[in-house]
Amino acid sequence: MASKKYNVLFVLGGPGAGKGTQCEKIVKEFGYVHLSAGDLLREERSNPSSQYGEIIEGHIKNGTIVPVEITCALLLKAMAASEKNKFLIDGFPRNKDNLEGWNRETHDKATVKGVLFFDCPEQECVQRCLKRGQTSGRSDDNEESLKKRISTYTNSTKPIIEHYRSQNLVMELNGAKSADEVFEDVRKVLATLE
Ligand code: UP5
Ligand code: MG
Repeated sequence: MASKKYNVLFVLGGPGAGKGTQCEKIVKEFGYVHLSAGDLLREERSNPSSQYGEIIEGHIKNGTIVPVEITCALLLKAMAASEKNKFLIDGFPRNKDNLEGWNRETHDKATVKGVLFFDCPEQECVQRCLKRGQTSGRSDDNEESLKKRISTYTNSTKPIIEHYRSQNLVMELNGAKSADEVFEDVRKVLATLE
């Protein structure tokens, strides 16, 4: 096993809370590699030679969570392919299965340095995703999928955030402000980690 462990910040928050937007800004200033679990799954789904395409699309449309074996393998592959070792893992872990699978697969490979949690009111999240849905082509940016995404977030992902909070790893940010204002706050909390 390589001696160098991956340093990881998880990035969590509801659908449309601004995880991807803030990660892009962080990458520019702080030298992390951004890995969006959702983007990796969408890419895998669209790969005609993947055996997981249908399973992944079923979960995405239903707002449910893809089995960790698939997601964690994609994340580890992307980390191994990178030359760097500071990663923002966006949108993962989303439930207990994800958390347990991650711990099982990476206990000797990665250290979780913290969790950036973008807290944003449900209505704001829904409005953002519906607006994006006018042009995004995402199969889950519609009212029906959004109800399910919100419910999965509330029932399955919030307990994971609480788990990390009990370990003092959560950095909570108000995601309802403008993207630039949120990033001002992000900058301050990340400076404490440098
Ligand atoms: N926007 C962003 N910030 C704003 C701000 N401050 N003010 C106003 N507007 C703002 O932003 C969403 C939209 O809002 C954009 O149009 C943006 O311009 C605007 P974005 O930064 O994309 O928010 P984000 O939190 O990344 O929203 P996203 O929709 O990507 O979140 P989800 O968590 O729902 O989606 P994700 O891609 O992570 O997952 C999709 C699905 O994949 C899941 O539902 C699940 O089925 C599956 N999945 C798994 O099964 N396992 C995983 O580990 C990950 C995903
Ligand atoms: Mg996203």
